[in-house]
Amino acid sequence: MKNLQAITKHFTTEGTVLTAFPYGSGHINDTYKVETTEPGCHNYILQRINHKIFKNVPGLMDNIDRVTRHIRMKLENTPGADPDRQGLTLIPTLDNKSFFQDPDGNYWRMYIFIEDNRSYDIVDTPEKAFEGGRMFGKFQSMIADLPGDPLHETIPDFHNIDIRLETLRKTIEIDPVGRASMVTAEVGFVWERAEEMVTILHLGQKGLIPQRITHNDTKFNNVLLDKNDKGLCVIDLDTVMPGYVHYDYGDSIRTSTNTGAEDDPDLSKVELDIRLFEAYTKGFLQETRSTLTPTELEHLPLAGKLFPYIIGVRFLTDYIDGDNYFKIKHEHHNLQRARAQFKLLTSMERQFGEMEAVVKRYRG
Ligand code: ADP
Ligand code: GN1
Ligand code: MG
Repeated sequence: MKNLQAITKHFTTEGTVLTAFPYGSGHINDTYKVETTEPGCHNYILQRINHKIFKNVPGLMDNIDRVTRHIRMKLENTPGADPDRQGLTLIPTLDNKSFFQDPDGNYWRMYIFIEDNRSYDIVDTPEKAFEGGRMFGKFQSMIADLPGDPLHETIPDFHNIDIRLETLRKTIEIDPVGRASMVTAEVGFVWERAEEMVTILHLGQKGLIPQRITHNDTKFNNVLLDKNDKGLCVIDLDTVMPGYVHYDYGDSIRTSTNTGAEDDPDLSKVELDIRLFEAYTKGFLQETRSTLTPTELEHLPLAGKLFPYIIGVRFLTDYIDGDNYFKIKHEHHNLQRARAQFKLLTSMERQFGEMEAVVKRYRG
């Protein structure tokens, strides 16, 4: 707490810091809520950026600075909008930088804390799923005209499934902690589907679908809803960079349509709820439909299947590797996560015809 308080002193915050405590359920950064005493002053989010994973933090912060300013400019020109709540606001350091580096080499940033928000790890109503779809769709259209150079690629080849599969293969070969023989069923599940799952990447590589600016981490808890469960703000901008529309649509389908938890130990709870799929798709396409090409639209249902697959592959790889990437809460957590993702994919495979029919209905 004392340390955290010392870190906040490097930023141009208003008010007196009362407390700072761990906050949220992200798997990557260390996030704290900072509360101030004065009623009129903002509270803040303080984050230690995971620089083992994000190797170019100045580049990443340059992306976030540009994207948040662009969105603020749009909100300021929208009658009735509230730029401090509908967009993330970075708090500059005393020397007017977007991040502070401490003597140990850790990188820190601060945002205004968006009050009265709701964030959900599991979505339970079509209304919430619709709001998530609308918000991520709108986010993509708001940043489509970002001026200037292309954004930095904060994690190179982040959703490149060819490379993710190659990393899995190599990790099995090295088998650093002797776990490979325990997961042969899961590994077999992965190879059986590999050919289908490279489709979107290969269409992109051939130039048959366009590169856009995408969020790339559209987990449902990365959109904040307000106290009436209406869309408020898209957060977690570390991976905003060039990508395909399928990456944003797919990762949020993975997290907004699952009736169980991302890491549910009870696989019978993990199913795709087609009503949630329909609502999310309706919201997302309402905001993006007019800009998407026929080939992009045609491959949206496959994007739904791609994300439990690709994230499942990453959880499985991390398990075999000895848990070096995702934060874990117990010994076999990454395996439990991978199994839940593969169960979700199986449920999607069973309902794929219905998923295609839904996309057809809303693509116009
Ligand atoms: P991670 O990359 O580790 O997921 P996030 O940026 O998503 O980190 O932050 C973790 C959690 O902190 C979010 O899920 C959300 O609950 C909360 N959070 C992040 N930024 C804000 C903000 N500006 N206002 C309110 N809550 C926030
Ligand atoms: C991580 O940062 P967070 O917790 O929102 C990960 C995503 C995964 C997700 C799985 C930079 O997201 O790619 O889909 O965990 N982010 C990064 O829950 O690797
Ligand atoms: Mg997050």
